[in-house]
Amino acid sequence: MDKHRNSNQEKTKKDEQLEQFKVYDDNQPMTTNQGLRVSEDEHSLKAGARGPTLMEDFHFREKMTHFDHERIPERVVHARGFGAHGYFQVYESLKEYTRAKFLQDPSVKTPVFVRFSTVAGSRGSADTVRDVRGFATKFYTEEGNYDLVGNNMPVFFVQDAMKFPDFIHAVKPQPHNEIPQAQSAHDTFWDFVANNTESVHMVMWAMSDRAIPRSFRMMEGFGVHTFRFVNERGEAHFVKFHWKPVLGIHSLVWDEAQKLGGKDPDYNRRDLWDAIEAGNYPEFELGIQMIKEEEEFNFDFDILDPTKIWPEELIPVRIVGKMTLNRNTDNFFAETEQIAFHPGHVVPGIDFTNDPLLQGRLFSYTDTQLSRLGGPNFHEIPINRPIAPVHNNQRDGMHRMTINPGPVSYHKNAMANNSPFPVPAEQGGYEHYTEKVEGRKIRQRSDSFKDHYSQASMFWNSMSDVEKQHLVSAFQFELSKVKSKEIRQNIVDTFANVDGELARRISEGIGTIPPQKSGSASTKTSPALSMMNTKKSPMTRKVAVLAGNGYRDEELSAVLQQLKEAGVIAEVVSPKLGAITSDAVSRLEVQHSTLGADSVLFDAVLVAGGRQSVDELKMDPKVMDFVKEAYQHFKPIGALGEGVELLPTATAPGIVVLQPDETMQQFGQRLVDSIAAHRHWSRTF
Ligand code: HDE
Repeated sequence: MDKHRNSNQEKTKKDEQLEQFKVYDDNQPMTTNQGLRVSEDEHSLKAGARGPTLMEDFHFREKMTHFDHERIPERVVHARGFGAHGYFQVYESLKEYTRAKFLQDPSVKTPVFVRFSTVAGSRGSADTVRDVRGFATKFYTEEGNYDLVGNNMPVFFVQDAMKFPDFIHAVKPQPHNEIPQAQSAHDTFWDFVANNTESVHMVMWAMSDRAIPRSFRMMEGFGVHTFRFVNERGEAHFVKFHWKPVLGIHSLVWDEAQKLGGKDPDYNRRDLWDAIEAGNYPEFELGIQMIKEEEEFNFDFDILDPTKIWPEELIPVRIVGKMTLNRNTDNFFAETEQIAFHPGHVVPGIDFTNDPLLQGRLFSYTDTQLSRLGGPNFHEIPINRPIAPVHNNQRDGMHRMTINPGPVSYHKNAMANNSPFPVPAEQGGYEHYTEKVEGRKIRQRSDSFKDHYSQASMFWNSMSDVEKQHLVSAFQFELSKVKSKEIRQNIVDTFANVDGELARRISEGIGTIPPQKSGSASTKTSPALSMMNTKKSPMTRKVAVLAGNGYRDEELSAVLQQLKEAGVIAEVVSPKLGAITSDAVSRLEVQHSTLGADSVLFDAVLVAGGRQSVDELKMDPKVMDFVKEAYQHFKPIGALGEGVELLPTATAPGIVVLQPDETMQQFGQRLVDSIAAHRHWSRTF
């Protein structure tokens, strides 16, 4: 039995498997790694109390040696990540399209482990940097592990895996001085983009608000590549995978993201951890887009090109199942750090295409684990073990844990009745899709991959005015850090191929000549690309309740109750920690003092009423900054009674002030609606 956490939850097969490896130290005598009980653990063995330490001290040597080797190489990309356990369930059988069993039975709960990540930063970098987010899911299916190793953006920077090391070298800190950390705002990244225009579409996504998600729980996931579904009759469909967050897609604003880098570098991981601990389990629906084999060439883009999306209006996303994350890790290193994903971990019914980026990934992921996890047996690490049985003739190697008895370790054999033996597809054997291929050996890119601008332009055309402004500001921020004027100019000229207005607006303020070119590479739009069209929900939003002693209890209690019912999390912020007393007998525990809390840590603010409370808050200069900053970040702000005095204005979008003629119920509802809207962009300063 798991003694520590979530023990009332239904255990998956994966949970049971992991349980066997857990060691609980509660109420146990301390031992060495050899099981020898130790009598003392604070002093090394010395020749006299002031004398030298002795070689004989095996306990000291063991403890220190283990410590010296605690770190393993961080991932070469996606080094900073955070993971959680959960399960996936399909809504209806997809048997018609795929033989994958976990996509056929709605009653089956497939255990999953998800790791979210940033790409460029080191393990200790901040969560809220402008970057792509990794969204990697391992499904522990009865037929073996299936890994959907995706990102929160549906396209990629390069079209051929051959270019991946170059791209990553350009975006990572510059090699001569290892600056800057976790930022694309530097010369080499933008030099790469200007000289490798296949990146242009992805750069549009990376400069958009998608690159600064409010929460891992509020971002989409994409498999990026085109994969294949294959059914029992051997018939195939091209397929793209999507994860759609049930809470909708929401982002931070750039100023907030930068401040959070200092105020709470763990902002996104803390958010995920807290949500799961509180029972607010993150949910993502699985969506699929499918194209019939015979329709492969019906589009004005190549469906194998990973720098292209399949517009949702053209090829609808069908929602087929849901993933729920309901358990935090027991040990970050054992689970999140040691998990090894690989796009080549597939199950029967899921197959590949010739996307040259995907093909290269199929090599890279196993290869990289050899140095990161120290040898070929990383599949035996508990988090990586499938729940399906493993039988083959692979033997030995660093850190081998399995004990394979007997003399036979080869196929075919008679000594062990030819076991283990391969099985045909009907018995679950993986058979590759028999795609016909022919061609000359050639180092070349298909001509059908050459349009680098149309979909970048479609992305721009699909943005709302606010999103367009954020995009332009992001370009300007990044380019203002680029020292070479030539690179800045090259970028302006390159993006003029996407859209003349975009390039002209970027050019303003970065010391470049405005582009000659006007017009757009495409007039198309895809409404699904705009985050403005996403779901709006107050659920799990965090509200800072600013209150001091003498707050008016009757009003505040009523609103807090209503917020709770709407799934909003309210936390009291006051000049000092401890408890505050109301105008009646009640008290409130203060969760944050203004010394440690800032408005960037909250989604919204509510100022309590009460003369004494408001006067007390006014004495604290941090309180005024708190409300002002929330206002500047377009956040919902509510005020009760005298609380209105702390607001920069009482009448602006998203500001909810208790009116004399309204009931508390009406006020509460207006506040909840304002919180659900997430940000109030039409606010002016
Ligand atoms: Fe990765 N990528 N990648 N990548 N990737 C890795 O594998 C690579 C690409 C993605 O949480 C590495 O185990 C190549 C696209 C995620 O552990 C490495 C290419 C997409 C993660 C690697 C790509 C991704 C990785 C580093 C170009 C979205 C983190 C550590 C052909 C579909 C997984 C590791 C985790 C990690 C190689 C491009 C997603 C080096 C060669 C496109 C989410 O193997």
